[in-house]
Amino acid sequence: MRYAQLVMGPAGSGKSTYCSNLVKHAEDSRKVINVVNIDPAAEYFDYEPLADIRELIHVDDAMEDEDMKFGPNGGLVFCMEYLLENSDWLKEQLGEDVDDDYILFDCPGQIELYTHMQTIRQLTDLLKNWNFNICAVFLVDAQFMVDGPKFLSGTMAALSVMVNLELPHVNILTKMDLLSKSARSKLDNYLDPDPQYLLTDIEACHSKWGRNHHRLSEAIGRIIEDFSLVRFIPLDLRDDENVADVLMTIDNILQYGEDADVKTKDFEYPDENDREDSFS
Ligand SMILES: Nc1nc2c(ncn2[C@@H]2O[C@H](COP(=O)(O)OP(=O)(O)O)[C@@H](O)[C@H]2O)c(=O)[nH]1
Ligand SMILES: [Mg+2]
Repeated sequence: MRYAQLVMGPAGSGKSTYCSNLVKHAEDSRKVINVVNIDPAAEYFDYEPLADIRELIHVDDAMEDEDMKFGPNGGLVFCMEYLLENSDWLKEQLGEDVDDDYILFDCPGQIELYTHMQTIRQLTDLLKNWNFNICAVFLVDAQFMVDGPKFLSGTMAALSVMVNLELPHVNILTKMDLLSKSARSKLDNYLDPDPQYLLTDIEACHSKWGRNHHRLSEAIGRIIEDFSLVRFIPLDLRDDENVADVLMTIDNILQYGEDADVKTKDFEYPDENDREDSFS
């Protein structure tokens, strides 16, 4: 069996940083995790990719083509379709089917690829055929989740991805190191979802939406709570234990290292003094 995390999320949510940190974390515990970049518009990442879509096609190739004249979004979709048409290339880059192979796929930041388009779904079908167990990992920048309306909208985005891809799925709040203490404690109240708390907060924002759609917001909050539909795991990359917990959660879902003991642990914010200065 091979194992894959499909690392998705909006542009700038921290996908490439997450991948490179996981690689380093694995190295420290003498494991090998590889990363495949499938973002044809990637400008920077600091891991050594096992494969890089830009060697097959770069978004600029699609945009500079005189006949096609794509913009950035059309160009990206074209590149993803091109990747699927050239799946032999990807298969070759992924190499032999080695047991316990662990690969992160660093995906592009266009959210429509995950919420309603079929290309990523087709890619996951290919990976399944190539003997991969897959976990979808959806990253959201924690800074965009610290008030009621934003939390609700981030939750709905995550839910769209879950419904569209139909894969085992984990949602992660990235960049926890950037939140103030008060923002963190506010976020804590949402993480154990209480629709009433969320609703009070939405109303407190005095938005027209909050006033006009009180019952709709309440109903959405309640459905999410009642069906345990969407959960978010906070991630502070400076905290090794937090990274290990997130990885263990995903590994359990992937059934990776089945022999290892299953250990669950509530997230605890790291002590200020235990932190290193940098998250990377
Ligand atoms: N402080 C902080 N910055 C981060 C973190 N993760 C990513 N970033 C920064 O956010 C920006 C976008 O990150 P990147 O990984 O390229 O996002 P991507 O577009 O989703 O691949 C970069 O400037 C990163 O240095 C984090 O956990 N903490
Ligand atoms: Mg990236």
